[in-house]
Amino acid sequence: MASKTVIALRISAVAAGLAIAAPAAAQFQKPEDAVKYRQSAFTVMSNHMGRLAAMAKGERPFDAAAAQASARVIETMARLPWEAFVPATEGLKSGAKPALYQNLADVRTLADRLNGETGKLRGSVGDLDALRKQLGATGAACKACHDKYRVM
Ligand code: ASC
Repeated sequence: MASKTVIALRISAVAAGLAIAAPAAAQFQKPEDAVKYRQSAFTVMSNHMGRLAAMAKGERPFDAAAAQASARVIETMARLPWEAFVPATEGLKSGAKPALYQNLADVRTLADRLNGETGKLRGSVGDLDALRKQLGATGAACKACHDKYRVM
């Protein structure tokens, strides 16, 4: 006879399995939530890119600890937006060009490139010249996608 605890554990194991198996669209209650989610990640990422850029340009004193913290935030944020480019958001107002939804495999490739570059940021922040170089490579990866798929 299964105890209440065992039953509860079984139910939560099933729930966890469902959560992992659920399609990305189901991670968002409404399409608007998906747009807000991806825009939020981009906003935070851009803010920290700006902080690193200010150091790279000498507009702010170089601070290795702050640079490392920003690099971590950028690396994490850069992983988030992609699952939120779900077809259900296609008709909503956002900075995404319609072409983005016709080319999701290409977007994934560009996202992988970005994630590769942001993954190298943390290793670059100990040295201002290395940071400048890696920030440039990261910005180029941002731009490659913006040029194709972002409005303006
Ligand atoms: C940034 C930022 C972007 C990209 C882009 C690169 O720091 O906010 O959108 O880099 O400017 O070209």
